[in-house]
Amino acid sequence: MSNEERTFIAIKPDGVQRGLIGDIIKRFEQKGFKLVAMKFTQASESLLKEHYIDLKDRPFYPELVNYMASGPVVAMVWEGLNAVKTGRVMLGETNPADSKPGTIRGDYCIQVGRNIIHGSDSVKSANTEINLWFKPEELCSYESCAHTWLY
Ligand code: DAT
Ligand code: MG
Repeated sequence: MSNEERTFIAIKPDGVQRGLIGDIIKRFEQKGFKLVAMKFTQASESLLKEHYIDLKDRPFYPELVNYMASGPVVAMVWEGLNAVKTGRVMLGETNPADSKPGTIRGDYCIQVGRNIIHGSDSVKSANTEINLWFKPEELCSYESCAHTWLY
């Protein structure tokens, strides 16, 4: 286990439109995770198709890509001990209806097709997604003054 595990988190177009960017970032900051990269971007269809390539045979895949392309997203990399697994816990379940209050999806959304946030589901997919969304030079290397107070 490493304090430098990284996860890819993205606020989807509905999260942006609904004014939830600040609240979502705040949760990751307050948890103690370290922000490594962030961009506000309109993702291309080809990037989004690649991002969700594992779901290409699911009936909702075209609609999922359209939804993700319907407006800008906030793409981020967060770092810390168990960042991938803890990030998923912070998100809640894929379907907001199954997500507990206190989780992001449990607190802020209703439908699976409008679940406002993405988070990597494994360290392997996190690395793939980080490389897909960011160039190496977009990942910032710096020391967080909170580090020794967190670990
Ligand atoms: P997650 O985003 O929790 O990792 P996933 O990778 O299985 O979930 O699916 C990616 C996204 O696809 C999910 O956030 C919302 C959408 N999705 C998943 N299952 C769906 C379904 N049954 N109907 C509509 N959209 C769905
Ligand atoms: Mg997923």
